[in-house]
Amino acid sequence: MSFCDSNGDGIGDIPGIISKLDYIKELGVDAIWLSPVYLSPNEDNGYDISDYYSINPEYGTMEDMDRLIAEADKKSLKIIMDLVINHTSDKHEWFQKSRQKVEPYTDFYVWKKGKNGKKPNNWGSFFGEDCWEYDALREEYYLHLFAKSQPDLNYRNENVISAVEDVMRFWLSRGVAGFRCDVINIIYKDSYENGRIRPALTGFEHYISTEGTHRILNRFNRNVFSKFNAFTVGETVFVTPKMADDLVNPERCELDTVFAFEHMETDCFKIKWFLRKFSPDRFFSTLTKWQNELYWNTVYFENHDQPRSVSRFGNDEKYHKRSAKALATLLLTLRGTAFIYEGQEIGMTNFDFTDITELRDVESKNIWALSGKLRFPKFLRWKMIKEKSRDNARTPMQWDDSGGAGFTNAVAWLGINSNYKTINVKIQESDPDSVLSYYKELLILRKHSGALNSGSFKEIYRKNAVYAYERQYKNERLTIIINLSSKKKKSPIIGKTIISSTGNKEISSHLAPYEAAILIT
Ligand code: TEU
Ligand code: CA
Repeated sequence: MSFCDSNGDGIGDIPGIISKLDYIKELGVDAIWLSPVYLSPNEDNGYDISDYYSINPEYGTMEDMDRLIAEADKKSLKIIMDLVINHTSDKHEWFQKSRQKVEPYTDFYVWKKGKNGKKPNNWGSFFGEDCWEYDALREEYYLHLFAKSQPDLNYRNENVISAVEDVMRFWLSRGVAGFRCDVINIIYKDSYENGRIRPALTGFEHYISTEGTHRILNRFNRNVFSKFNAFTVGETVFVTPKMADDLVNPERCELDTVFAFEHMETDCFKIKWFLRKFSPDRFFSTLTKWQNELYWNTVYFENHDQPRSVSRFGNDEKYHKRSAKALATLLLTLRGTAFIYEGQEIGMTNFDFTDITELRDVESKNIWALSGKLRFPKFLRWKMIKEKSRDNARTPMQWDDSGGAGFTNAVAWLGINSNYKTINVKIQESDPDSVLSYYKELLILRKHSGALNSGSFKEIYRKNAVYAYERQYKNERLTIIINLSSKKKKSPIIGKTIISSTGNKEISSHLAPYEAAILIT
């Protein structure tokens, strides 16, 4: 956890979050999504849960969690928990009992005999390893679509489904408002046949958004979500707008919203490691497609898995402030529920690590090893990791310019970006022209605007890194324009600005580099 360390062990924690609730409230958001805080050996940053009913002592206690929920509630902030149910940690009691065939856990996971001394099928894992691990005790292989310490649960087993429902009820009864459901569109595997060979993730056609998954989500909704009026956002990998629509269509009663990935694939060929140059036009056309095809979207440019947006889609040097503001304008004026990742609101940049040993992420370590084994050229391996490591966004929050960046007074669990002296909350809070102040202003505007909140979306221009669209609700119509490049561009529209990344009060014939604005036209 990288938000705030309250007890000087270098690790962010729940009391740390409580101490910053005023900051979060003043930013102007309505809810906080916590990455997993459950008991976990933390081999994948808490996404490997060993007990769904307790809090990781590194992060605090159950009392701290209750206090967080209560204190947040006093400020009308909701708490959304991460629900990681595709897999557990291999340290989870369910798995340990499953290995030993103790009932009712025998079939809690996906166990298979090998085929003629080989793995059960040819599928690949998300983290660049094989996805079958042999267990010498049970003398069978188990499936793990992520790290080998993350065995997949078996959703053909009724007992698994009801055990997970119990977990959800437990937390909703404690007062959390809902869940961000980790890789929720892959929980039910249609078959365990070999997959079509691909450069990565062979086998995925057997588990992406299957009918079985829809059935289970509908059941979760009827049995649990609807009973607690819970909000759900599913993290859904490789979804098309049609698949996403099937998950969020209110008539089907499954999820409220989903995180799609297609706009995050505009600087790669489908798989993040197959790099290609970021194309603003591809980014914009993907956004338009999703805005048009899905009746309600989530909008996000960052999270704990993605590099920092200002480094990736903007310019984190010469136009740091302006491009961070331009991206903020886009984020908060598209139609949908917007998510801001800690530090994005001050324009935090990618981690400036200079050696692979500075990284903690299991995925980065695996890919580094794999690309070495495959004899990728050194420069390419480094470029891949440098651009795409998840640790880019996991460095500690930069609160001030003191030793531990105000995050900790000890050595932080992951390196602090050396730009914390110039990019931090303290400086930006007292500067009306800062990225942080801009986020706050935009969030206020958004709160008071029907057009931004729920108005229609209409693209009006997209070419050469310039994008413009209209949002309209009743007789309120706003036009948003953005130049996502470091070049001056001819503007397709003119008008007075309500807010702009450059501070310009008017857009006339041209757009400055990274100029973005909301206009009344
Ligand atoms: O991520 C799922 C997911 O698809 C990622 O593995 C994604 O492909 C990867 O991060 C790209 O680098 C979720 C969580 O957000 C992630 O942190 C977990 O590691 C993963 O599930 C396993 O639980
Ligand atoms: Ca701590």
